[in-house]
Amino acid sequence: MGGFPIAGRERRLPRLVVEKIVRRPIAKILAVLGFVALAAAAMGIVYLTAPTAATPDLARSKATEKRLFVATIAPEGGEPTVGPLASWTLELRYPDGRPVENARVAVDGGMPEHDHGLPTRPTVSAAEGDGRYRIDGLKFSMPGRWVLRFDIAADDGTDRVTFNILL
Ligand SMILES: [Cu+2]
Repeated sequence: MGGFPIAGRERRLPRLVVEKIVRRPIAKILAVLGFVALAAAAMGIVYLTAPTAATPDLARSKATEKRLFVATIAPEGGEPTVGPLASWTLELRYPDGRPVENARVAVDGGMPEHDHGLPTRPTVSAAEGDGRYRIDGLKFSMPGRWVLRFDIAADDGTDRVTFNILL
């Protein structure tokens, strides 16, 4: 009867050793894997939400920053090229589709990567009706990414919209 506890102790001892050898490294490995997974997830979120310079938003129609209006630009006489003066049309509508009449529109822009503005001072003429405004004297003097920014002041508020144009 005296040998029973000893036998039990002998059987328990290897298990403790096994626990020390196996469980702790597994816990460490799991901890490392968990950390790696968290880091990968964090990097994935950063990657997915970061604006990618390689693919700028080239939409020609979009909501203004405060979503007061929907702005649509269109070049007259074909797609823009480097060099010539060009005219564009800006169409302004409310989100419900009604045209924005009698807005005061200022245009500005340039090349952010080159840190320079527009080579000309384009003008925005009075409404052509149906929420359409005409921009004259636009010039893109070199290839690359240009931005066109419109500051819009209507009776119901002011808003701004920026378009990317790639040449
Ligand atoms: Cu430039």
